[in-house]
Amino acid sequence: MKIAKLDAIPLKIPFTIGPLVPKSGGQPWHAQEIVLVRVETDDGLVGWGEAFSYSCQRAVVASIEDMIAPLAVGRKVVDIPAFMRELQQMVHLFGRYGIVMFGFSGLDIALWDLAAKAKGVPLARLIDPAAAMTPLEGYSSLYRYGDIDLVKRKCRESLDHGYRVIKLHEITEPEVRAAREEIGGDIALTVDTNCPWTRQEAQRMALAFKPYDLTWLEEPIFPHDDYEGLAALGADAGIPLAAGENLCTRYQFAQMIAGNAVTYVQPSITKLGGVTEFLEVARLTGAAGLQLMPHSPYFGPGWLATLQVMSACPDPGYVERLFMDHDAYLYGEYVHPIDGAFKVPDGPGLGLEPDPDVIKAYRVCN
Ligand code: SMN
Ligand code: MG
Repeated sequence: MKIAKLDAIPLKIPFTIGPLVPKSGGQPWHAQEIVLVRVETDDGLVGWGEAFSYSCQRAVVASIEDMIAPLAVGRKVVDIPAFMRELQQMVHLFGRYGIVMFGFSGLDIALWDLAAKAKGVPLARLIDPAAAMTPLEGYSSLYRYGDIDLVKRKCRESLDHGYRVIKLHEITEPEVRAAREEIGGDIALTVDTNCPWTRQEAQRMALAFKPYDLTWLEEPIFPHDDYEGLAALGADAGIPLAAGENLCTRYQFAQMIAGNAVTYVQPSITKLGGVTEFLEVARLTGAAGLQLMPHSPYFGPGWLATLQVMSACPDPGYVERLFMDHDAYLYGEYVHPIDGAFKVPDGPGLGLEPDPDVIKAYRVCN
């Protein structure tokens, strides 16, 4: 395929998360930011990708328009991993993390969408012709409420949606205790803390959380790549640890895995370099005997790409679904759980096309 056109399309879709205004990157957060990456080939096929953005949306769009598109447009792509490697090598001086890799992730996902469309198969089947594509068990990922009653209410609502796995984003013990009391002993409970603590603080808090039988404790230490600190915590605290959403490329994951830092490995497809890097990380994770547990707080092509790659992986973990309601959805029913699980669409490529009316209505004009 030859890339004829590459566009970054920023969307902001308002959401409701509960009776409070959440924060993202330290700023009030009212809408889900999505950067769509649309790639058109010279024979008229269109592929869709998603680049992580949240509160860095304009920077991500600029990286795609100014840095990535000039390298990609006009190029013929035969081997996606080789092509991505070549492009990343050309701009390596801007770093292999953050905004740059978010942009590349969007391009990579769109190219895999196109490759599967060209063959007329869903992406999972392009990766593994035997992929079962049966529904994937999901987990409800709650916002950090810092309020016992709200935590209980959101746990109860998650159970009503059929979830059997719940992730809190709380960082104090009373909320974690309340959640466990509310859901009982049979539901899996995990806590994502988003790097709030020093090594010592994390040791103390892990001890405080210990009675609540957590399936995993996620990113307890800042900085996120203090693998030595995580390894020591995991050995002492006796709670399995999870991390990976803040790593890009297989190389950073290899370091985390070699450091014995975690039990659950969490690649994030719109951040780490797309499908290409995700598949490498899944392979490394399996080879190390660790558990894959993708990070997917996404509602665009990143959501579908996660479902497709998970379908092609043995023992893929649970799909993360943020527990919030959007004013509109690009993929309708496919982002909603059925008895706590998510259907994997079996159309060509990512399986579905984004709703053009939603793109039109929520496109950010800048
Ligand atoms: C998270 C990170 C980024 C956006 C939303 C949620 C969180 C998670 O760390 O793992 O859900
Ligand atoms: Mg997290």
